[in-house]
Amino acid sequence: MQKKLCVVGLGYIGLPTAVMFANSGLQVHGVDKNEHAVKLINNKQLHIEENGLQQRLEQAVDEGHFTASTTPVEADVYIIAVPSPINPDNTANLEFIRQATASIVPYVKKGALVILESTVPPKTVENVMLPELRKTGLILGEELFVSHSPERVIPGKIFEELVNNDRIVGGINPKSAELTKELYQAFVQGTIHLTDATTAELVKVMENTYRDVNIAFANELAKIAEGIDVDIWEAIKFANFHPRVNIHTPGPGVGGHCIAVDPWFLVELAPDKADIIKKARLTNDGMPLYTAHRAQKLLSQFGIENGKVAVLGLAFKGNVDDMRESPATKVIEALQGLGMEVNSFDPHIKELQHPTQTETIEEAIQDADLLLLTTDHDEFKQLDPANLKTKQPRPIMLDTKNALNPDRWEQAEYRFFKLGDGKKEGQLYS
Ligand code: SAJ
Repeated sequence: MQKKLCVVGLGYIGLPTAVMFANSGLQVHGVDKNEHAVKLINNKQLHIEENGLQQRLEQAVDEGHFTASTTPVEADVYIIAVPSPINPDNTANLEFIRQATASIVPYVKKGALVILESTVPPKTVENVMLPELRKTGLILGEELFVSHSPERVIPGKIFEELVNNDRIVGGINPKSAELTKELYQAFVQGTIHLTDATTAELVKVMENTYRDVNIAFANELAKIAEGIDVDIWEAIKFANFHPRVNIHTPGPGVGGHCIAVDPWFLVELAPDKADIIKKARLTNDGMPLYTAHRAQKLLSQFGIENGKVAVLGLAFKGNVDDMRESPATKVIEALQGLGMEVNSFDPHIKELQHPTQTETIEEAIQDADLLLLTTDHDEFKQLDPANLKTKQPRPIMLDTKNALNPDRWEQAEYRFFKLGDGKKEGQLYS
């Protein structure tokens, strides 16, 4: 008999995962407390953007394999994929995990499997989920199986990575891990590695912390390079020709709901030991202000004080519609704090979600003293500088992502600068 799945949380991870299981022939019921999202999903419409999701959702609903509502149902397997954000003091907020676990307790039957996909501080399964699941009265590990199977997919390539990435699955006992592996084999082609729940929790947080620390290193190098008039992007490219070097890319900061958040779980867990991790987080969090100062310095080289800046990009990274923890919004705040006037534009953020946002790029750049690219969307790479410059009194571009071709912009008579290049007015790339 085909297994019935109940997926709690239909966001950037829960919805694609639910749809993937449904497309693999399982009967899936999705749950979200956001009534609007549930209504849209049942009408085969999306509240988030992800390549391939629309077509897969249509298939899942049309085949009768996927339904959604605001309350859980009885199922063989429960997957929890709800947010695990941080509080203003950078401590973990596990209330959504606790509530989601509590919400399934009335429906869980003997033999069920409960899987946590959300990224959490090590020991969350043990300390937050298990106390709730004990309320079922079932013997954990014998009558009720529990595991952590953290998602590892990257927004924009979720479906490709859901299938091809290896998975780390940690059970509260070996049987829980084994049952979870059997389930994911419905679509995972990567290897599924088994361990215990706490190790899986730590592994996932370590992966994102590795990236954060390496981005902080790149950002530190960018600042050093600016001081000695070296183009850090060239320098990193050359260093990475070494077979054992893989320096990440600098930028205006680190955004999203994962990399800017998860390292704090380790800092909270071991405040007296997590030195590098904390410093890296603070380095990356300092980049929006650093970027705003670079913009200010650049403008003052042209004799402009309190200028008008057009920020290109609000999403936290290229080709996604997600503004969570976006560095761009922090750069805007920093620019405003320095007395500058700001407009912003993002082709992926459809509804106006930011007070500085304009509907068209023309509106955003009208009379701007500086264009500041904060997100490497493909649409920005296609921009025609010759056309844009007619809207500006003096065309200046600061590219914080090394996304644009300097030659094209300089040929169109833009003064072109990159974060991490230390280039001065009068110098050209070409
Ligand atoms: N960024 C840089 N420099 C880089 C790489 C990224 O400044 O070299 C910035 C991006 O612009 C963005 C932020 O970091 O603002 C995060 O972007 P990302 O593409 O590195 O990561 P996410 O948050 O989209 O996805 C990460 C992934 N983790 C790793 O690569 C280790 C993904 O596999 C995880 O599943 C995801 O976090 C998650 O959900 O935890």
